[in-house]
Amino acid sequence: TTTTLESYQSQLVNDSLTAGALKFGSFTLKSGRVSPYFFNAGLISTGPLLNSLCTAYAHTIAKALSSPRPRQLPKFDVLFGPAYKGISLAAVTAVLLHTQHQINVGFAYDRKEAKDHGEGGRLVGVSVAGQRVLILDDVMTAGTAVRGAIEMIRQAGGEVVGVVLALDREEIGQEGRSAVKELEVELHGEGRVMAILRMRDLIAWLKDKGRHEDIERMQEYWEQFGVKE
Ligand code: OMP
Repeated sequence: TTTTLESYQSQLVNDSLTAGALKFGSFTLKSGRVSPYFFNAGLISTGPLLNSLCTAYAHTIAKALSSPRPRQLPKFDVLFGPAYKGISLAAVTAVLLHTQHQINVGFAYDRKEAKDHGEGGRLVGVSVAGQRVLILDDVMTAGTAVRGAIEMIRQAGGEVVGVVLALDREEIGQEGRSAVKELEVELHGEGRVMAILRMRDLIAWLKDKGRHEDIERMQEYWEQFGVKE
């Protein structure tokens, strides 16, 4: 797997390392897997950092929408950011889609605690009922978090047409196949799970910097949990 990084991708890797949002070391994941790297989107938390991450999301979405391939990302009505980290990222990206790409969509998110007074319900923002929804999330490993968001939107009558991630870790999912492939079956089309960065991009970046020990550990992890398709 060789790949060259676009400038907005290497910019994001550099910014994330500086902010401490991307770390190489040893980390236990939600899935229990022990990973040689971790991306914490919660540390993308200054104006300039949010601007560069969300510019990259907006760019990825605009590129996917203009792709001529059939069954790629169709037009959508609502950008949905799952709580908590997805909320601010989706809000900023909705603004940038408008100002940088003339793509005008609604914005919605969920609250983690159900509310029984006031407006009630778990979803906030524009209604997703009868709407085509694009989910924006930070990281996908086995796909559990994203599946939770899909379930919530479907229960509210929305149709999930795609998912855009900051980082696709390119790992095996819940059924032992690629987490991305499993989701794309769910979403009725190839190319519907998009990411600014994939694990292979991080390996390419490390190769470029000659960080041999990190590369070795990344490749070992890939052998264990990476997609082999
Ligand atoms: P899955 O639900 O297994 O796809 O894991 C994705 C979630 O794990 C993300 O939404 C994060 O909450 C968390 N996570 C990270 O934030 N960064 C990582 O590098 C890895 C994980 C993780 O635990 O897998």
